[in-house]
Amino acid sequence: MSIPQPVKKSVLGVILDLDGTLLNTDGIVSEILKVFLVKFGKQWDGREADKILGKTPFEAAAAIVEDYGLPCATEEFISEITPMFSDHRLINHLKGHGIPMALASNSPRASIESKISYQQGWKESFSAIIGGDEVRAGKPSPEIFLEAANRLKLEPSSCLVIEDSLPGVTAGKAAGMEVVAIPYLPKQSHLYTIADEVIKSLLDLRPEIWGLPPFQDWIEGTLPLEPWHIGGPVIKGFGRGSKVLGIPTANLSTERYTTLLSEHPSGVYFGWAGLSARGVYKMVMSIGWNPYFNNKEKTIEPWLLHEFDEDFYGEELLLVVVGYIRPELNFPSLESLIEKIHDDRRIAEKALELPLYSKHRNDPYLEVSNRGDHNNS
Ligand code: ADP
Ligand code: RBF
Ligand code: MG
Repeated sequence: MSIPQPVKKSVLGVILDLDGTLLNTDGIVSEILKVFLVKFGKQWDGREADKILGKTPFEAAAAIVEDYGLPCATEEFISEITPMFSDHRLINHLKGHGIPMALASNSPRASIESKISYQQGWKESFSAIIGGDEVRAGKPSPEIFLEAANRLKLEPSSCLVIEDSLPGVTAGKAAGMEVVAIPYLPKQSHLYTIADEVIKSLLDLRPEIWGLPPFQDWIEGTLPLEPWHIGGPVIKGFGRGSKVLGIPTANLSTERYTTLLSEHPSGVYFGWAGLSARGVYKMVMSIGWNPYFNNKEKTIEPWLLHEFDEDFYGEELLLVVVGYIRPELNFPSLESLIEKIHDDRRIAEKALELPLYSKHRNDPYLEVSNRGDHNNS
């Protein structure tokens, strides 16, 4: 991840799409929400899932506040949870460096304003906000982006567009801008070839490629994350003999984590792993489709960085994920895949010694007393 990349083109401003790019608006029914309810001493029991489906975020939040009898107003609840679904990192970074930013979305202006009103400091961060109702034609027409450039007082060729949708990418290119695409469905990269760069998630954005200041939050090849928690019994994987390769992975069932998985991009993560009868260990894991093996399902595969003298199928495994290393990749050979996984291991092993990460070894989630009860709530 730290390989220097040549500057493709220097831009002066950034134009962002909202839904799907900056906001994960489908994510209201989510692991994050579950974690949040714990703050109020409540447990997510999944009964809201279908009630929430198809509702606006506001309606969904209102339903949750009412059903769980939360001691707060719907607005308060929304403003507490929405930052968890959004990408503040990019906004804060660009804003901190005085890079002009615009929001350009096909949604009506009022709807954009309402959504971002829950994100502290966002409205002031954008020099321009343009809704679909402020132009004659929305994306894929370039009009919305040309209007954004105009309001930023920049030439279209000096603007970088970040988009998740195909119409958005088309619009950006038609406007004569540089375009980074983040396809919202995996395995769709091939449809986005007109983009100047296709990345898997905002975690992989390299502003320096566009002549913008680099993110400063990478530490020793890792990106610190707000910790997230998953756990469950160790299940049988595909039996591809990864153990034989010296890389056993204690697979977790993805069933109860579908939303969490849709919110966290595929890739290599690391953190701490607890096994109730054994202890807490460093771990590095792959979440994703394993392109090398062309899997049809996403898997969660932590490799515990410890020598065990026996298997532990069926045992309860708890994970605190604290950082990100790289996107999931395809490899020309099994040897190169294995070599890369060993690089990941070295990076994780070393990084987990940093106080920033080592402190999470004491996460209460990993404590014996908590095991087996609320990890799957
Ligand atoms: P599978 O395809 O069933 O996941 P693997 O070859 O990946 O098989 O082996 C994983 C199993 O090996 C785990 O479920 C666990 O019981 C055992 N194991 C032994 N050592 C480790 C380790 N260091 N990390 C993860 N799993 C390990
Ligand atoms: N599989 C891939 O196809 N691409 C990857 O980039 C990739 N990275 C991995 C990183 C780590 C740390 C681990 C433990 C596994 C990774 N794998 C990757 C998954 C690997 O294909 C899988 O664990 C074994 O093949 C067993 O199913
Ligand atoms: Mg495995």
